[in-house]
Amino acid sequence: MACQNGVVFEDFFPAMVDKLGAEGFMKELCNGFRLLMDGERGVITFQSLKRNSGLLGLQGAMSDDEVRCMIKEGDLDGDGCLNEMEFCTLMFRLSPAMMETSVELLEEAFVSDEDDQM
Ligand SMILES: [Ca+2]
Repeated sequence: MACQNGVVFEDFFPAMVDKLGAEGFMKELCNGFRLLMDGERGVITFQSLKRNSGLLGLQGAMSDDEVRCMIKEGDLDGDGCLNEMEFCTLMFRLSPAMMETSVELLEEAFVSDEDDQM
């Protein structure tokens, strides 16, 4: 298994976070998940990822092997597809810069939630 990580998203995410803020970015991730998922099953499969990646401007950006690798990388429970949590986790892992800031982002998101409640 020779997976190459981070081919597509590496430099893209930190800029998005700057622009959207942590909460906006998480929303975008969820939107991305919904765009890519198989509408009937509610998860991202090889087929749905292949078919829908064009919607995110990724048409032709990923080979079959890369799509397969991406799902394999992200599939934490081994059912061969990505649920929302697996997808978001994978997106963070694909971006080295995001790995460094993701903890901060999550903390920031939680803190602002608490602020809202008080
Ligand atoms: Ca899974």
